[in-house]
Amino acid sequence: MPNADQNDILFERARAVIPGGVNSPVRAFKAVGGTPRFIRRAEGAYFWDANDKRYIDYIGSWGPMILGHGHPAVVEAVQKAVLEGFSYGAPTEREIELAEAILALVPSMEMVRLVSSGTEAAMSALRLARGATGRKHIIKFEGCYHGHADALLVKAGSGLATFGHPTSAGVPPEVTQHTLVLEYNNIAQLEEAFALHGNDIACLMIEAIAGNMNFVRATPEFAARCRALCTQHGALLVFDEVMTGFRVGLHGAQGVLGITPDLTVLGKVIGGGMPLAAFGGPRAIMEQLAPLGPVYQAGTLSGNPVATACGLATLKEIARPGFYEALSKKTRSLVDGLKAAAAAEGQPFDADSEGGMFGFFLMNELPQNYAKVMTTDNAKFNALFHGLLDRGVYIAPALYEAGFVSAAHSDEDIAATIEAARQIFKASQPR
Ligand code: KE4
Repeated sequence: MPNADQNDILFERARAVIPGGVNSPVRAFKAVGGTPRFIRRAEGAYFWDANDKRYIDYIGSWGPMILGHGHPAVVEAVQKAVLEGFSYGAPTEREIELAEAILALVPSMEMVRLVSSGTEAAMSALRLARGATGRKHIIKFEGCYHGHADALLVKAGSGLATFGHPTSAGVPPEVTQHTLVLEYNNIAQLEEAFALHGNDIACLMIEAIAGNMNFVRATPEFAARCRALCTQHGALLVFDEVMTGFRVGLHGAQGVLGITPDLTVLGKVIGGGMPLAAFGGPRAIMEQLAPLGPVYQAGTLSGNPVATACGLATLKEIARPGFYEALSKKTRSLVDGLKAAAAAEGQPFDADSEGGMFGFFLMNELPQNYAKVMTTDNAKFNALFHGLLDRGVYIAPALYEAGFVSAAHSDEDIAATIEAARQIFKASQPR
């Protein structure tokens, strides 16, 4: 069938052997409907689907591809590394180099442990916080995602006195009974939670610029209270910077906010697209980890020599002078252009960006918490998503996800994206 849609064919084949046809749920387009695009290849700011249709890519593998796809220096580093071996299960100099590079860029870290995914890094940081403090309770926020470790798949309880309930089948309530889920940017609730449980709290884990409810900033006051209350009660402040680390700026969200967390979780950009993540903090805490201390954590492919080559080459490029100024300017031009296009067509719309990360809302305000984000008109978002996809612009297939611009996106790509959005805003004018 010459004109058959290859994505449909592949999706049907995939669903026969992989649950939902995907290896990570958001890729299935369940939130927006339609057929996921099976990507054949990527280059620079673009990738091509199974029908060989080109898209301007604003996913960037959900953050890692900050340089764009196939940056020559990164490709060269990976090609060289694979010829030396794929994995040894033994220490390498390159792991030291990457650790040193990360510590040089994240002053709140004195030591770092490399792992293979953000989930693994956040889960391990949580275990370390509990081990280092000898406490059980943790605080997280509705709308923040820290990977799929059991204790973090939790929705808010019925009040501050009650702890969270699992958001996933297969997570026993015993596992989430120590997780308190609070409303993001709600200082009163934060104060109350610490007043009630302060001395039993091992850590507060937060995305200080939240990219899992689209794009919501912690207000400076809220972030400062998180820091102060953790210090006051001996709880550890854990910044989950898997998405924001090296994405919103060279020093991450902690650099933007000027807040020093006790532990930082990293991922995505530090692997440059390969499976690599990390968590780190002060020596006194990190030395609680095996093999030195009592907190166990391990991984067959941790510090993988090919992934570390990819990560090092990526960090080298983003550390170049002017990299973030140029990237921030480009991302801001996208956001400002979308806002102007929506305003010109009388469409409620607001947007924000920091560094190479952006988000937008189909409302004339920037929501401050998850409940507000989720008041978005799903049908309107889906129409925008598919309208852009049809026009060769691929944004996140879910309204609660952020977007990402790379150094490879050109001014022409940004202009084409704004024009595509303008056409959709115009077409969705109330008749
Ligand atoms: P991974 O285990 O997916 O590498 O990282 C989990 C994680 C931890 N912390 C934050 C702040 C994250 O954003 C993530 C993963 N982000 C999602 C996108 N919202 C990854 C995409 C997916 O789940 O397929």
